[in-house]
Amino acid sequence: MFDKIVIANRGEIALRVLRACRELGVKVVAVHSEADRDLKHVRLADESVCIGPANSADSYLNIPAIISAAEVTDAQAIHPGYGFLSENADFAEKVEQSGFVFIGPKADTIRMMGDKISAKNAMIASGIPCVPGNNDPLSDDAEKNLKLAREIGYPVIIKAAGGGGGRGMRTVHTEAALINAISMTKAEAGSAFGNATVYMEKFLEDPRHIEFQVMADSYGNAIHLGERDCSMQRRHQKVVEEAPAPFITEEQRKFIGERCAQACVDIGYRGAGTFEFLYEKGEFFFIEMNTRVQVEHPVTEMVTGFDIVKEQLRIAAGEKLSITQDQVKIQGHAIECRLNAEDPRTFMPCPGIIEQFHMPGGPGIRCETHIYNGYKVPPYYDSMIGKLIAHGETRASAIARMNTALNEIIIDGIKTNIPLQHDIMTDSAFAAGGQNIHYLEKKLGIYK
Ligand code: MV4
Repeated sequence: MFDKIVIANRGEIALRVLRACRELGVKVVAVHSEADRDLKHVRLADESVCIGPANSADSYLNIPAIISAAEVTDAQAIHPGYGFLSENADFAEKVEQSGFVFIGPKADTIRMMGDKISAKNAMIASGIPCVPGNNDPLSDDAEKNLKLAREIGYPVIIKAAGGGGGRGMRTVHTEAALINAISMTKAEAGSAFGNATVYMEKFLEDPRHIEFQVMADSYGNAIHLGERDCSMQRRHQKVVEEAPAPFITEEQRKFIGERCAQACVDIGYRGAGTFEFLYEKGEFFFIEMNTRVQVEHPVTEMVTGFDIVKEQLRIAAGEKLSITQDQVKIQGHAIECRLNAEDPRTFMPCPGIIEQFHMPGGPGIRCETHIYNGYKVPPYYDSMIGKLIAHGETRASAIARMNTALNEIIIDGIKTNIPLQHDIMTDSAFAAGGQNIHYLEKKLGIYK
């Protein structure tokens, strides 16, 4: 195992990685911006290095500053968390070229999955079901594109190869709108991602978002840890996640999960990863792969009893997977509510001082947060200040426990989305389970 690693992130995930390091006896170097000196994990770390001003571009995205911090502290590896540089292939490459271990997949794998067309083609080659589409860059030939859309059938969606996570896409409902939509998406993709390549897919109107968690080691072993349902979202920001996904059968889980694990073997995947699917009318369609640990990893940890972050560290240190597929058992149900420092009605970020914080507890409750009494939520970063996770024997008991925890938790001094989470946890359609990706926006009345 490593002696010392750098955590190249902030907030709750930096604290989560620090906790895994503590369990494994790994020393921690916290790198932080000028605005983040008071972060909980910075205070708990063995060493800390200020890597630049508050602005992320100058600190958490500052590759030379992060690598220098690893050098001066004599660390061996860098954990990127999620967001920031976690899916930046150039960062992973520079980390390894500088003699450190990147705690994640190889740079080439990140690059392949970052290009959504090459990702899709790799998955097709591995037998993963994908959304019908052309799976190649669209040409500038209008006749060809019209023919392609006719074959796929309207509505279609034009997506940027360099996009993902909801950025750089456009839905097309009629033939009359196609050619203009392609050129608009291309132009936007060119300026947003420096890559004007776009592709076409059948647009699924009412899917659920279901993703499979995988872990692979460097010796050709891979497992899946089942799936999560992340359909409760607003403007591509997940609000509630759960595991297992309601109404997904053991047979479906085994069928898709085993294909995901096999795909990891086929592409030489390493570390934790997520296969994102759209699920509609009983069918799974792959859309993207995430090559990082995700915000919602705790729901999988709660139903499997498996520590994903500790396993990331072990795999990066050259160990084999610590369990086999037959040791993975899904037990009960887990739900995660993201806690954001925002106005529950306008969704405007609400930074400020935490005047009072009471952590909820009780059976099956897990609270992942870096906030504490007197902590000042800075205005420079994502508004997520923590996550509340409830586990129960059944989905109904997980919801009941979440409701109890939402009643118990106190976060005073700033506005939070706790009232919204309360509304969702007491919503009868949510209680029924299996709502699609549009449900929350419709409930909130912002659905176009
Ligand atoms: C789609 C789709 C419908 N059909 N692709 C949005 C995020 C990005 N990961 C892919 N996204 C979508 N791709 C096809 N062919 C609908 C979405 C989508 C969506 C997907 C997952 C979760 C929330 C979403 C919200 C709006 C649109």
